[in-house]
Amino acid sequence: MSQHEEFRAAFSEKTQTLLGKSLSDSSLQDKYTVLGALLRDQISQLWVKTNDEYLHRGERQVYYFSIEFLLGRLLGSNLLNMGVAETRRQELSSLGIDLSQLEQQEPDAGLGNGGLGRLAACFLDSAASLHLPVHGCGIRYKYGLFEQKLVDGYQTELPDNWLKNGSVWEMRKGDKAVEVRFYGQVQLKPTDSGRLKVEHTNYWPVLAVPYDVPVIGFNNQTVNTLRLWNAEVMPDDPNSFDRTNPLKALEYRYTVESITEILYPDDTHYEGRVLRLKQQYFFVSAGLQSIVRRYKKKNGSLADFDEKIAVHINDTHPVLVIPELMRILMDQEGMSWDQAWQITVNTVSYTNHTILPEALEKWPVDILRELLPRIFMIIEEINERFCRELWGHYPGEWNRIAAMAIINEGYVHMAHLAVAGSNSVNGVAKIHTEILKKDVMKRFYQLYPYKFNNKTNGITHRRWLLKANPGLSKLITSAIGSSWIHHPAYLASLSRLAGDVAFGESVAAVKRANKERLARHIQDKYGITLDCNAIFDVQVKRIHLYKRQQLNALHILDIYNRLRENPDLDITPRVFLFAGKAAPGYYLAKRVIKLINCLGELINNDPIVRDRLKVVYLENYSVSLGEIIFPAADVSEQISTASKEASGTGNMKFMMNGAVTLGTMDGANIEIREEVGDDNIVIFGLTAEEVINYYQTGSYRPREMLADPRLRLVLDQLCNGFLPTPAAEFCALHDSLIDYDEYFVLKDFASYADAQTKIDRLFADRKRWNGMAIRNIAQSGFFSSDRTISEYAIGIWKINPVPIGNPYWMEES
Ligand code: HBZ
Repeated sequence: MSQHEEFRAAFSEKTQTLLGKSLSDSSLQDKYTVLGALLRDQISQLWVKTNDEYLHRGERQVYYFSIEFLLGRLLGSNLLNMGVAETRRQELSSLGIDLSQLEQQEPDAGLGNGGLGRLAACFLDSAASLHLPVHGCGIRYKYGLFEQKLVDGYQTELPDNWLKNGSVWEMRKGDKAVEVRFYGQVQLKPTDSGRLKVEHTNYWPVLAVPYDVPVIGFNNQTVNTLRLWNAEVMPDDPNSFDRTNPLKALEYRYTVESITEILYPDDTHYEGRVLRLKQQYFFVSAGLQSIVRRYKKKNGSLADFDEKIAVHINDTHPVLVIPELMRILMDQEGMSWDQAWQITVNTVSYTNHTILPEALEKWPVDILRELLPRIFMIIEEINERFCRELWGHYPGEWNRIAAMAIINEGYVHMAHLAVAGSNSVNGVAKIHTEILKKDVMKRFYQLYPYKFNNKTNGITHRRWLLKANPGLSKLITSAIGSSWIHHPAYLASLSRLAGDVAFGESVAAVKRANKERLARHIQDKYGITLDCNAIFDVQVKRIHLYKRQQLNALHILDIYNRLRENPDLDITPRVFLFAGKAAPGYYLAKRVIKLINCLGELINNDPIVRDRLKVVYLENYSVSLGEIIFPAADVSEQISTASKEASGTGNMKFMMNGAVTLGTMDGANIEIREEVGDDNIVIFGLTAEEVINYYQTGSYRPREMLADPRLRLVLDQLCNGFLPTPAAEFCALHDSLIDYDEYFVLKDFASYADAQTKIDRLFADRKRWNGMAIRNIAQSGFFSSDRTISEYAIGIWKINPVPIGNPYWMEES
């Protein structure tokens, strides 16, 4: 049988055995499922092999704990990493099936809000691709991030029932379930040996069942594991089955299952509900128990646990790892406090993702004590010992000690617990780490300077370039060979082509094709026709005041005003594209969405601006939508108030696809500038130092900015009936800008407008612009998460690669 015939037979047989259907009877959804199942069978063999290898080699393993993993679709990236994407495409095509249509059947796994969750997904991809034994641990939310629908320009939220057809990528491991205990009473009872025994009674048991998702390395036979936990009732719990009161049993089941029902849709604002704390402890306890169980099975005792295991916490959401590990080591393994503490600190490392005060988690003591009585006792003891340590360093400095304490004024400060109980604390871009050290965590840095380090974020170039932009990938390979695929730093050799007019035109042609693809999507979905000669100027990310979509919007209104005043104004046509979700309860962010949609309505229907200006808001931003947006962008809007965006990662996705950054000196924009040089990026606005200085001195007066007539006009237009919406709609937004302008929108307006004029001129010089695009692509290798993960592996985790099988194995080259 030829390879194609073999595939046809296997595909048709799988359709029958899995779905009880004939191939001719199967829907697109069926075909997607069958293709996924065939691939999963192939993956499973490598998965078992990888696990065997890890077990026998006994190398140190890392567990990356994150309350979010924003995976997106997996079929395409799994085919790519298994090295069979092209082969399958052809085989399917011989059956009359279009692979890309099947890919679109897959719902995104949207188990995350934004940057933090997507970073976790990129890290897993890079770790597996570098042969590193790094596994994910998280929650199997039944509902991912809400689906955004725009109704009359307003955001509405619909549930994201991503599991309604099941998932081909997960494997339920019922035999690996563990019990997690909430509430109840804890007593310390003396035993004959003189030690205290911990008795936890009347607790509420919840069964944690793991669903494992394979994480496939790129062409390297490594398959790591992402373990997502699902909450279920304990089968033998009397509450779960009460013949005399079935309703009570039902209610009980609902209460238990609600723990993993839904992802909280807040980013950068911590959620203080008890259910959130239950989620946190649930996956932390389940994850640690399963790690410990496996470790003990192989090693007997936990005495050298920290030599073989590293646990990384992605922000403070999993910080209960620290007291939970203490609990296991002391209460179950009988270790002393000092021994347990040493092991715990050596095991845990922590990443901070934000300095926004409203995002820093703190839990009321009463809630923690009631929900997790034993964990709370341990946190109290950690706090007491930590404060004593502080007293030793700073005797009499009560204010300092209070400011650093883990428990203070009735709250447990999770970031303080994370720093005290870990061996490494890292920020996610240079400037962010510096702000942590000099400002937000200054005192902790003084105490533990050796713990602090920077790990600038990265993105997987496999999904964000190779998969999302096949046209550009082929062009790069034809110019410099394919070694960049394994070593993205080699992209740098494209630099020598930055002045090559013909290559510049080829890059532009790829960009043009990608813009046309996006324009078709927009035409089909929104009925808006775009001019692909226009600059595609894109801002896609969560909607937040600090990210300043409102600055972009005010500036669009300003261009519109100038065009109306002078219809012959010499500007390059622009398409302003937006996408992003606002937290459902974030009033002003939702008004910004409405404002942008109002601008679209006004501008897109005005014959005076003709094709020179368009504004489009793309609904329901997601990983898979991002994959068609990034390759089509000319300009990348990264315009946060300096000091506020810890790093940003969208900025890297744009750059890697040849867009030019228009940005502030914030987050990783600063390192992008370092890489590409001042000529290949457009920077504007206040610096972080200036912003922080304004905050400290309170000397910023937004009203003074109204001296600028252009700015005054657009602000007036927000609430004078100029926009096609009731006049009161944007008053709150207007007032917040004039009265406080917490994010310096008015202050940066003129400088932003100048920067946009500069973009206009640069784009008009085609050769120059193409050169800038090439330099951006060439320098993007640094922002591959392969680089970031190597730095974590060497600098924090101290792990080595564990090659599986023949390291040069490749099915398709
Ligand atoms: O993490 C983001 C930062 O804002 C961004 O600058 C950075 O690049 C990225 C990766 O390091 N932070 C988040 O995405 N944060 C959250 O999504 C979040 C989610 C739940 C919370 C708090 C924050 O309770």
